[in-house]
Amino acid sequence: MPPLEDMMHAFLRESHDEHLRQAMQYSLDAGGKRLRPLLTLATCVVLGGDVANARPAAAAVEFVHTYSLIHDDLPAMDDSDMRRGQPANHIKFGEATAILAGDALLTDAFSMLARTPDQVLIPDLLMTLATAAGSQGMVAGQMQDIDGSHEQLDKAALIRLDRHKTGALLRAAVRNGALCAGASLKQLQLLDDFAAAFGLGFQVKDDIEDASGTVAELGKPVGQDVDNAKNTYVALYGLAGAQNKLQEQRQLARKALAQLDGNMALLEQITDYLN
Ligand code: GRG
Repeated sequence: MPPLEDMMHAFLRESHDEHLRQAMQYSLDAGGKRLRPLLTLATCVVLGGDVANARPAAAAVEFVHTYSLIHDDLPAMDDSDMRRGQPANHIKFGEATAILAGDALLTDAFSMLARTPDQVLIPDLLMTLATAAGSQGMVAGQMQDIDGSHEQLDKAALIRLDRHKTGALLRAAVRNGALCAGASLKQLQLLDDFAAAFGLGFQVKDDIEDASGTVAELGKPVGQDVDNAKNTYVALYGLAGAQNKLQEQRQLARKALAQLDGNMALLEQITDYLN
């Protein structure tokens, strides 16, 4: 098993409750792409940092992401029965256990981060992830999504929503990788430009796939956005417009990378996800 997976599983084994551990592991092992940890590790590597320091940050951001998906699927949120091609956590384990599994993943993420080998890095890493996950980040975005679901948002409001809901965690993944490599202020800024463009492109791609993909491709029901009258880029820009927006964000991400010194091939390859 690769070291990142080892680290996450070893942490889960420390749980004082086997039922809870199983529910956490079920969603963690459900076949996610590990995009956020990949961004953390790749950012650290391209800047020449020590990956040993970035591993806890990579695992932590995946824990937060997994929690968010478990809670997002709950009946009180998006009410989705399927995730990553399998029954959602609350379908498999029941609602109470799913809530607790999410709570535990979120909280444990910070314990894991606090075990970063270079202790000097820990406060900034904690602050980055906490800010991205909480009321200034992902949870704010989820609130904007719920509140906005009763009205048609304009383009600016949709971008604001997605910057919080999806973009904040992706940006934190990149920033923490950069912090682990001792990035300069200039590098942090350019990498944040990269991550912001990547994050927006990522959400546009998700909207396009929901509108035009298949269940087999996505591992979850399709057309949910239309069914739930969701505010999406496809609804606002049309399919062709959303595709243009996606390419625009991909180019912006590439442009930011091109301004950084050194070999950015690893991050460029991740940008290809937006194709
Ligand atoms: C419940 C506080 C709380 C927040 C939920 C992120 C989120 C906020 C909800 C997810 C809703 C959603 C489907 C957003 C679209 C973008 C997205 C985050 C897709 C899933 O991310 P991937 O594709 O997932 O990286 P995998 O399964 O590969 O890990």
